Amino acid sequence: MFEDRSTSPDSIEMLGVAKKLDVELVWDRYAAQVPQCGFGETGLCCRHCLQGPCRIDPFGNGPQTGVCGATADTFVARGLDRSIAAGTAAHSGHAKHLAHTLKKLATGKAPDYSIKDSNKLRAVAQRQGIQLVGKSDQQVASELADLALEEFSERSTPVGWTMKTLTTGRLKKFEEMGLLPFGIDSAISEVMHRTTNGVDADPVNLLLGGIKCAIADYDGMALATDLSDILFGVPQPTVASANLGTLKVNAVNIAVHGHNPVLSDMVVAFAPQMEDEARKAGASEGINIVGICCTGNEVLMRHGIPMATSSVSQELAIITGALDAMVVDYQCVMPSLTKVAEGFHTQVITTMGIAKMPGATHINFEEEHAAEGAREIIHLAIEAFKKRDAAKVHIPDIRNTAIAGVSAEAVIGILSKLDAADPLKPLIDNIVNGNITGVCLFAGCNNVKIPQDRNFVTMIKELARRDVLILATGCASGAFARHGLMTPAATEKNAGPGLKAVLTALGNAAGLNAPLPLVLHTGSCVDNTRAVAIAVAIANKLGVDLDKLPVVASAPEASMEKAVSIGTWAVALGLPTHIGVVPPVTGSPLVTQVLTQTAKDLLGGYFIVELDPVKAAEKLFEVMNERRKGLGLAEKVVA
Ligand code: NFS
Ligand code: SF4
Repeated sequence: MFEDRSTSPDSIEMLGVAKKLDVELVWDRYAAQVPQCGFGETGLCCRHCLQGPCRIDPFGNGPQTGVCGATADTFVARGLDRSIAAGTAAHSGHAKHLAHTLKKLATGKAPDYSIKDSNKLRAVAQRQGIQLVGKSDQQVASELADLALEEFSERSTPVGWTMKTLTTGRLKKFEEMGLLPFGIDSAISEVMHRTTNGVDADPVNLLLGGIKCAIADYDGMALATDLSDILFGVPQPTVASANLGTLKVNAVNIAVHGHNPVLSDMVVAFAPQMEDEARKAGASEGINIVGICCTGNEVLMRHGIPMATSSVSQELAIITGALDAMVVDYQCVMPSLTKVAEGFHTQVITTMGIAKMPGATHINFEEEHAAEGAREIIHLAIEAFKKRDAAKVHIPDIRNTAIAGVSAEAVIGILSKLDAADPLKPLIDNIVNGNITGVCLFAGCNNVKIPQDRNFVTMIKELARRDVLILATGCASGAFARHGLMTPAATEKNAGPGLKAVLTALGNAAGLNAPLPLVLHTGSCVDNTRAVAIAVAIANKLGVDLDKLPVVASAPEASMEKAVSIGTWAVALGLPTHIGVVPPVTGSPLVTQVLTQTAKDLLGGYFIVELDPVKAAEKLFEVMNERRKGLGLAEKVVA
């Protein structure tokens, strides 16, 4: 039962409990929406002015333009652009928050934060053109924060993180095509301008505008990853655990949910000070922090905090009856959480001025008083614990080991154990000799329209047996962790012979006495740029551009606007990018063609829409082979 909703055993068990308790969940609300509006599904509705809403009849009987005369192509391209702009705004809002935090830290206004990685601070600052000689870390941090904040407004030169982190070939292409943004916020604002009534009506021009905004998204994400590493540390491989079974009966259970480590890292940092209070309240095991969604990834990869669940199954954490507080910042947080929590003792705590929820307790979290805020939050959780109803507690006894925190630096670190002078060489050699077919980065969310994790798990098995090296971020890594695929045992079981040999050699070199896990966890969604850093290093070493590498991306269960903006920059960077849900573009054959075909000629990257996960894996494998051929490498043949 419930296999049509989730394939994750802990989720399935909790779905049964929710049913018994008659709690309405995301899957029920989705069922109530079906059939969803065909105009919306195909991108053929527009509400960009008050003369609308307008709809276009895809079958050609009704209206073929909106009131203003906009066509189906214009509708669809404008709609897609606005999704990209929203995704960019979310990622870069997160990035800006980090930049402000760094600035406050550097000017003594955020005393609870510190520079966790001085080497990374100096490396990033130097790369971005800041003079280091004779300057303290604080001075450098202050200048770097200023430089980061400048990325957002309209500059006289293209955005700096992009200019310093991509291949020269890619940058040249972007420049020639007029795709380089001159500021992140200005790119978002330009999309809002050109997509409003009476501005850009040319679908191809609109799509190019969307791509430019997506490159600004890349910029903000690269910046966010750098600043997170400086403030909270560069992730290193960490053994942790996953699933709802990481909640503990005898502990105060606090879930940190949302995205920004500015909050979650502080909750983790100050929890030890509150252990006594928790024990006095009767929690013999003290405080147990778990993660949900991307902030879960942030604290998983830096502190080994268990990943309880993610994305579509977030409500189920409350159904366990054992969650004392759900602490959220922003993004991907379901507004239903407070409704679900009504039947339980769980405190839903919002912390950000821009992200409140009716029914939640709001504690405004300010970096200036981070310790105080974190303590207040934990205290509320302890108070809630006292009201927990033991009769309602149902924690599924399901836990998987998950090895996380394989940052680009960690990858290089492991590789350099094999070849200290030339760490990339072993990786490249194994791609060349065919032990590794290519690399696939799995990213993106779960989507209620797909049984949770089905596409992820099916695809990874199909690709791993074809010797594809797998990286994962965001809720993709949540999915793999829940299914025990972020382990050496999963490598033994699922990897093809070539991949297994490479992961075993690397695992042994890293002192694991076992292969590296089947999935290399490269972080949160914002950290998709870590995979780019690895790909750029390989491309530079081979002297080719990114669109020549056998490197692909997949968001097989994508949902959020952020996934749309990431997918778009992945395409712009030259990656064939799979999505496992149909985006609202099919109402325009022209836009669909540009995204899935023309983009390939222009940029090398393109979208592959394939709903069947087995076929999707086959297609990605073919694409990797096509790229191998292009590089003069032998094609892989797998039965
Ligand atoms: Ni990415 Fe991460 Fe998850 Fe999707 Fe949401 S948490 S930012 S958007 S749902 S992967
Ligand atoms: Fe209709 Fe044009 Fe207004 Fe959109 S912008 S709602 S198509 S009149």
